[in-house]
Amino acid sequence: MVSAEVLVTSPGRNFVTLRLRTEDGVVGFGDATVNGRELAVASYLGDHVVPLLIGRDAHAIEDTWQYLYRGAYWRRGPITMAAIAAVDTALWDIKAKLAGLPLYQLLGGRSRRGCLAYGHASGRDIPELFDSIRAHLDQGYRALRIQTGIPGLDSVYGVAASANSAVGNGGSTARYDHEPARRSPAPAEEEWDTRAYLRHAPRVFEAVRNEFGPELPLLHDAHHRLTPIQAARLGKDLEPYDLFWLEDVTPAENTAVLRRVREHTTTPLAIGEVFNTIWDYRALFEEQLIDYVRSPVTHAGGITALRRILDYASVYQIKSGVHGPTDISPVGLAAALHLGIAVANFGIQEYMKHSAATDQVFRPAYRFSEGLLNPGDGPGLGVDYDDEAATAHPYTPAYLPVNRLKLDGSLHDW
Ligand code: GCO
Ligand code: MG
Repeated sequence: MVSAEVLVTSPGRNFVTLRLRTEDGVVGFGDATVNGRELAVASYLGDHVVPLLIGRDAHAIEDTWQYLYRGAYWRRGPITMAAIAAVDTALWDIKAKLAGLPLYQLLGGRSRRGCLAYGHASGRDIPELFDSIRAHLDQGYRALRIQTGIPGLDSVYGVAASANSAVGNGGSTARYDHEPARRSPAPAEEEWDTRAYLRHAPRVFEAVRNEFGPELPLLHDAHHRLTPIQAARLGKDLEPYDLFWLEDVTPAENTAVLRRVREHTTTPLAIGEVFNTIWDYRALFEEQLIDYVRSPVTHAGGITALRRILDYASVYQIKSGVHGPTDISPVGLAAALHLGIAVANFGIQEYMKHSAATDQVFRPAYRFSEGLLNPGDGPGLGVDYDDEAATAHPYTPAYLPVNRLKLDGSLHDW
């Protein structure tokens, strides 16, 4: 490599991108965005990784991965792994461009017509939710994540603030309030009430099944907020509504608690958006405690690492369910689609459209049609970086919200 640049831009939200360039002028991109901690990873890359890349062989993807992972001594962690992911993704982009092939061809070729995508339907109440579901179905979505407001709570993470939200696309496919971060010098504070949530969630899914029938795959995200026994109860209560998955029921540090959840429910479980290595999945795979892997390329150490995680998962009939909110940049999403179109154990891909301003910077080639995402057939990842468009959007601090219990203001799990 002759150059490695760390690019930070904020077309509505912050993104960190690595651009590598070879001596013959071939350019590759990698996503290193860590929502709310963007400058930490930019500094890790700029201070500690970029100097090691200049002069390295751009073809040596595996060796570079091992060099940055084993060689750092301080292994794992979201910042380190996002930095490694960006290098790895950019090197795959370069290799595919040099081969003149879309990246998925280097990963084994096409295994399916497209990657089944799920969108985010939400509403403050059930009528708003129904509008949002209808709007998504009209746009072609064939699977939907369902989140709603909870009676007694002013706002709930993951729910669009209003059907005509100025923050979003407008109409009932509005983005939710924090999208998922909010530009401000400190996190917003939200109230949380687990008992109210546990009472409300099954009613929502009952209403959705009554209105929309049994076919539509429905997903739900509990955002790490439950204890094991509460999670077990939710899984059980949702069984009649046949969820595609229930996501992040408990905090991610203590994965052993999923044994307890699994003993009590046949609702499929998904976890891993905040994991960062294959080791986080070991017990979960070997004991078959989960059904879907949520890691994105961006936070799991790149295409090399996520490919390895998914191969390991396949031994246990566990599938991919890659994280795809707007804080995964178009570069990270493109990488997921090339992997998703190729691997045998693809499950579903989260898809929360980026803003028009974001797409102007990255110019992604991927397309959504009839519920499926396709990465495009040009050489490499199929993304670009428009420096002029990017510099018009300087970095702006933004944070995810925090939760405090409505009962007494204690800080609660995320
Ligand atoms: C999801 C997520 C996101 C995250 C966000 C954090 O499943 O899409 O949970 O909404 O909260 O990506 O940065
Ligand atoms: Mg989630």
